[in-house]
Amino acid sequence: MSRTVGRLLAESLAAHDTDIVWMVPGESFIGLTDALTDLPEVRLVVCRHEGGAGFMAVADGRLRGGRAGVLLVSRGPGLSNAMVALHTAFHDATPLVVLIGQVEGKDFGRLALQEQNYSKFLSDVTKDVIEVNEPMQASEAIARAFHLAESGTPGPVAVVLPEDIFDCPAETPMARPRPRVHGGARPEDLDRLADMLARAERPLVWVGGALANADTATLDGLRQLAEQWVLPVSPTHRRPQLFDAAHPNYGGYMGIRVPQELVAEMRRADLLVALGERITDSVSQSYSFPTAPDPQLPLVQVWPDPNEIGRVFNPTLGIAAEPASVIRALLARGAPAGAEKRRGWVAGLHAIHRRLMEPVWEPTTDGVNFAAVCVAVARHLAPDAAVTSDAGNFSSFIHRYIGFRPGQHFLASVVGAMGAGVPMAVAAAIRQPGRQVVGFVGDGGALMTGNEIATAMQYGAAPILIVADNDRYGTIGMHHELRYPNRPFENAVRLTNPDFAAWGRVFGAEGITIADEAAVEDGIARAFAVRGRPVVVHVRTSAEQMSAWRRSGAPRVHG
Ligand SMILES: Cc1ncc(C[n+]2csc(CCOP(=O)(O)OP(=O)(O)O)c2C)c(N)n1
Repeated sequence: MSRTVGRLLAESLAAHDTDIVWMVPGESFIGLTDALTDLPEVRLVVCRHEGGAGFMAVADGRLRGGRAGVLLVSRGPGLSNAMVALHTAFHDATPLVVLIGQVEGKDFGRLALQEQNYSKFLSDVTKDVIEVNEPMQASEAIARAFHLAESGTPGPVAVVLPEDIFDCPAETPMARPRPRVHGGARPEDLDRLADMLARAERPLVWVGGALANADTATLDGLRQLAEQWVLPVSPTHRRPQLFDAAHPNYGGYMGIRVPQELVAEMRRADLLVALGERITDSVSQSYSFPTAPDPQLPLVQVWPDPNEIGRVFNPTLGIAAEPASVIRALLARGAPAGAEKRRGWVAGLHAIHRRLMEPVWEPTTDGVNFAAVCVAVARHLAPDAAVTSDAGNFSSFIHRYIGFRPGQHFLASVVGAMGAGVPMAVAAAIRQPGRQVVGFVGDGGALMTGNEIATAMQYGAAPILIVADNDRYGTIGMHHELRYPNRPFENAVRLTNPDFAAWGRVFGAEGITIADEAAVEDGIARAFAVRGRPVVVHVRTSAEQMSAWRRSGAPRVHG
């Protein structure tokens, strides 16, 4: 019997180095899961909710050095659940291939059970939607999807697979993977960049998402460039691991709502080089530094896709290339003669960064200052640890109190979707067994997903999950207080929570409770000592200490 389209699709996935498919089963694609059963090199990870499965695939797309994560979901309801992860992959420029089961071809357009028009539905969260209405093009569709997802500005690509194509005979050969095509810097642009850098007295180098998959050689090259050319390097929002926070050329973390002291100093710069950084709303401090559309200082933007450069900011120089190649090219030129003139500028920025990261915090009256937890975690983090974070104010403590370095991974929804922290931690622990994985999440985000602890148990993964429980959607409480001072807001943000340690235990995880600061050291040490199963650390945190940088006048009373 000739091979079926289902089998051809399975082989095509394997040919694109797919070894894990994150999925929630659906009747619309059992012809594919049946074929995948015969391919031991492709493992199905069966998840509980497509939102979590999607975040797991996004995390995988970050952990595989530029190869796309693969998500398999059913039509209408399955894909609708996964939308949050597609949104993250689209904004975060993360390569993702989403395979979607569709109704049978004979029913197209009738609003058949769970049918949707995916080209319409996904138009603003994908790079492309490829509908495989011609079974003979199924394999070609996979090759195109990977090519598009991984090239230029990476992102999600959907492949829509009607239920009745899988058993068709596949009369075409498998479409082989496309070679990766890299744009490159023109020599004259590199000359100009080198010249601008040589002249600058107070340059800034911001490094971002296009380096997030960089290999150790590239990040080591970045360190050499910083040292030889005397440049301050600032990792951008949610990419803290791109430069060693303890290195004297670390110029301060350019995250969301950066402390004024650091931004004020950065504003004195006479050149900004955004090296693999898209310059989002968060990084540009709401388009104020640099100003959009016309920056207040000379801007060089390096990004692998010319469509992206100039889309928001009007750069002095745009270079459509992999940032790694630009780092190599600058290193090959050797440092300019006068680079030493910048020593004081670099030292000044670094001194501010050091002051901001000092392990000091104020006492709280209503629960643990989460600073204490992050400082304790930092002491236990392995040089190759993976850390994930959900969205919420608790994450500001991670960036203030944990100094990251290359070799470690940091995974989050950079665009700020809640619900990513737990699934990304579980995905990292499944992808890299034996590696230390720590996931941070608030009490709000913990229950937006969280069922992935069951998936961790199923696949023998053992992340440490730290829940910062302040009985509320704290970030939003802070925004209320700032925008409408002296007005009550509790009814809009309060949460009644379970005992999160007991919640973890029900799944089979170890559960640890930290209710006061004196218990932090011991509780965190115990969490890191657990082997072979997940840990949930329930931290009863202060709401008075709203974020790592801000206190509220209204402490809460733990129920
Ligand atoms: C999916 C999603 N829904 C809503 C929001 C808006 N939002 C941003 S932070 C936040 C509160 C987070 O609360 P929690 O997880 O308890 O952390 P905390 O801010 O208290 O530290 C909310 C609701 C979001 N970013 N993502």
